[in-house]
Amino acid sequence: MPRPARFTIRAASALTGINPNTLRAWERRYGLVRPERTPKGYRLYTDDDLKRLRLIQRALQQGISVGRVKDHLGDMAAIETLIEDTANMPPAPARATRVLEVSLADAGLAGSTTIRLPSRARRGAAEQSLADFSDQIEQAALRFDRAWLERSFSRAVGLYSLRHAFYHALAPALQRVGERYLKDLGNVAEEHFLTAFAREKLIAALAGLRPLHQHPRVLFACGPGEQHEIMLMLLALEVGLEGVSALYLGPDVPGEAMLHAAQDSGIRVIVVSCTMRLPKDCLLDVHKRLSVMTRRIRLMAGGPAADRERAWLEGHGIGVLSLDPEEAGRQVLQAIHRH
Ligand code: B12
Repeated sequence: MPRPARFTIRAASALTGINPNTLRAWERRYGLVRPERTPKGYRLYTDDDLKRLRLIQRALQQGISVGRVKDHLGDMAAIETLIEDTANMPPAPARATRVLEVSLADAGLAGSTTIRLPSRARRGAAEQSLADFSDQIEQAALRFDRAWLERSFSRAVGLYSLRHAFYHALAPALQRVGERYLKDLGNVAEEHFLTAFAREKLIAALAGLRPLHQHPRVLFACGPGEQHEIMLMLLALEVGLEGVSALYLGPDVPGEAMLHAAQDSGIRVIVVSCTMRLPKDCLLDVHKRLSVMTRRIRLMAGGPAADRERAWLEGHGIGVLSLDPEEAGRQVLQAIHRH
């Protein structure tokens, strides 16, 4: 049985959207989650710890007090019930908070009167859908509002997961911001701003993973000339969450560099991301040179361009990854274990 993955506090924070200081405070003050410690005292969170943290966060966002959460700590199902019960409670009577001064002249009377309007109901964070978060992220990017971007994304991560926040909130927002630029409604600056934010979040998550092996097993690279790397980073994260160590080379990598990096390491699979076009000559050359190596290394290509050229790739014995990131992650893991 493989040892389950462990996450540093940085990765746990990236994966749950909970600030590292808050994680430490919850542990110190309330003992809500007590991660394992390395011999040097660094915290290591398990998958179960992360599940528990997300649940606690949902409970707090629903307005349940830390004290009540603490009372139910041993029983995750009880916390779920508590959250459901609170969500199903009838809303508290609206408080009149907006006071308007209305002239009575239209009614033929002198003077004015005050009326009280119920405050507009604020939707709780727990009710917000990923589409709502996606809108907020888009708006924040269009205003270059870093604080709001951070807040919307962290909340989406906290309520759903890093994976869902990326695939269903940030990626669609990025797509829309990109489309605005193409339609001359926006500027490429907003697209770069949001991409830089996405990269930053993914780098933090990748850096915080604690792989199970010392040597990397998968090499991730964008093909020559290819700049689109967000999906490749997400794939590296998918695999990293399963405890597999990755060597991430980023955009625009020549075939020679891929071979050089894979040669004397524990690499078993090379994943090449091809969004715009398929670098056929490069892939053929890498594939040919891998096939004469004593250690077998599998070459796999993924992304829209690879998907369009599926028949060509398969005809040359090069693996093709699904466009669905979770499925692609599973395919990479299978390829590692088969080798
Ligand atoms: C961000 C972005 C950029 C950034 C990239 C920065 C970076 N560090 O990654 C910058 C500004 C650099 C850029 C540049 C360009 N871009 Co651009 N870009 C985008 C944008 C807005 C988002 C892409 C993204 O990261 N999405 C997030 C990921 C998670 O989602 P996704 O791309 O939809 O991917 C999904 C699947 O396709 C699949 N997938 C994608 N890649 C991979 C890889 C693997 C391995 C696997 C398994 C799956 C997979 O998985 C995802 C989930 O389903 C898209 C718009 C769009 N509609 O997608 C255009 C887009 C990809 N860009 C495009 C173009 C044309 C360009 C430029 C030529 C623009 C220009 N005139 O300069 C340059 C080319 C750069 C180059 N040589 O590669 C086109 C591509 C058209 C095409 N298919 O040929 C798009 C689609 C915009 C458009 N509608 O025309 N871009």
